[in-house]
Amino acid sequence: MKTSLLFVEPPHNFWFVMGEYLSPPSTLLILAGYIERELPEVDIDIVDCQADRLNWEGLERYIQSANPSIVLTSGYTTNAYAVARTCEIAKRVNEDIVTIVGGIHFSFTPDESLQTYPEIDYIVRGEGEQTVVNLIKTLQRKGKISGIKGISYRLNERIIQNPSRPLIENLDSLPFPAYHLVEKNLKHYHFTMMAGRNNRYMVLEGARGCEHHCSFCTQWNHWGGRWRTKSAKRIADEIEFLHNTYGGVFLWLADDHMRLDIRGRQLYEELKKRPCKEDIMLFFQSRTDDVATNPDLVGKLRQVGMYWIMVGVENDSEETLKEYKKGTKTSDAYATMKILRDHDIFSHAMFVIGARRDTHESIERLRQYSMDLAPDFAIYTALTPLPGTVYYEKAKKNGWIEDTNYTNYDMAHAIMPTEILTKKEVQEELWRCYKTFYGSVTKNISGIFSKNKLKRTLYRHMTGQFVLEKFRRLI
Ligand code: B12
Ligand code: SF4
Repeated sequence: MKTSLLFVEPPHNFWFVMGEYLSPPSTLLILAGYIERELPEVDIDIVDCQADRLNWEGLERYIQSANPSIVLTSGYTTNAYAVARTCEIAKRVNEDIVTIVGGIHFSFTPDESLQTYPEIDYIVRGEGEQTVVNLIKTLQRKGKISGIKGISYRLNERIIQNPSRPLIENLDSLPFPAYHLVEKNLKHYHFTMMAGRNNRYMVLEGARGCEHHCSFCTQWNHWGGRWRTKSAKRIADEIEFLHNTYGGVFLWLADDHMRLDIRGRQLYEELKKRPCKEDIMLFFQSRTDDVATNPDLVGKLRQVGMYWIMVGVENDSEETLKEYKKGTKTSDAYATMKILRDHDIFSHAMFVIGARRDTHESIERLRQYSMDLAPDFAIYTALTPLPGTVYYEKAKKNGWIEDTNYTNYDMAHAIMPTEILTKKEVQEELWRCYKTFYGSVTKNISGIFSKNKLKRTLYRHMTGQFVLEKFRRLI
């Protein structure tokens, strides 16, 4: 019988902090593109429950009518239950459907997840492409599962962890993401606050991983503590392809770490040759030390469409930055804000509250620091013990975790107390951060009527979507 795969982007919550958006299921598209190339005889379908507005009953009907041999799905920690529920539904429809899951959360919790969710057959740990192809081929020929690197599964009530698979050395060898499989939904993908309702939003990957080791972050650990990049030419080709073929305008680079120092110049040289540079809006994530030490490259990349940069400022206290193993300094954050302002790039700063030593006073200092830095957009998050982080191990060992409901691991919910503050007080402080930054009537009015279009959109969003009120309700 022909193998048919159904990739499922399950129904899940939206992140209210960033307002109204609909994201393409980027991970699934990247995996599907690879499988399509390696196993052309296999049928591949993707159902995106967000774009198709399918609830759980709708998904069940979809799986019934598609009747796939394998269901594959993915989600990070906050969506872990949605992934498990998808597998449960697949098994209810037909217990012969094989269920495969992957991604950061499941890579770090194979024992726990296989024990808790009998409906998951296989977990693909770490980098997915080669492992999933190997697994599908082995299932097709009913071969030996024990020889497949990078998977975890159940065998006679035991949980087996096969050895890990080495990483792909040349990321240029990966195909483009399979956006053609969600072509009917392309017109729906958007990010209102960041690019307006009518600009097509797409995600692409330029690099994987990070060579830093921040204690609250899963990414370096997930990708083996290494940073690998595609070549600048390949990244520019992918940008051009998404723009010219599908009309992608707002392009979010999934890279955790931009590394201007290594590829800033080449990216500029490549993109300046491409006509699409006039039309695209690129979003990158960076470290403050990377921006601070490469001001000239930031200016150059602005000329080829880089219009929004998110940086992890995290904290005002050098001590806390050390505790987080961040490796940046507060002076880097001041330099970054100035460079972004000077080059007319929208500055988006991330802050973390809830470190063990945090008190009302230290969080107040962080608030004042963030006001002082004055980024265009500030997001405050609560320190979250995500499985796979150094912080998680420490917090678990010390009994700091008060909320074990993964749905709340979205960084908007407080999960742990500090030495002084209760969990509820951390939640209150988080709301106060937003209130300080976005709660001033005069600042809001000037934001709403700002000459800068991005700023106008942002302030309309923060007031119109009642973000402050939503944070207050979490207390
Ligand atoms: C784009 C993006 C978004 C988009 C939406 C993404 C989407 N398509 O739905 C937006 C902006 C909306 C978003 C929102 C949020 N995000 Co986000 N996001 C990303 C980002 C930058 C890229 C995702 C991506 O496309 N990655 C590329 C793919 C290829 O990598 P991958 O998913 O790991 O997949 C590989 C393997 O893991 C494996 N694999 C993964 N799944 C599967 C499944 C199968 C079946 C198999 C075989 C293999 C496999 O194979 C893949 C290829 O090798 C990532 C960072 C990152 N680099 O991943 C953060 C990231 C996933 N987000 C994160 C978070 C926390 C959030 C939010 C909670 C907000 C926040 N506080 O930042 C919300 C939650 C929204 C929600 N409720 O779903 C965290 C998750 C941390 C964690 N461990 O849970 C990340 C890792 C950022 C970070 N640095 O910490 N996000
Ligand atoms: S937070 Fe950023 S710099 Fe730190 S390890 Fe994660 S990706 Fe790297």
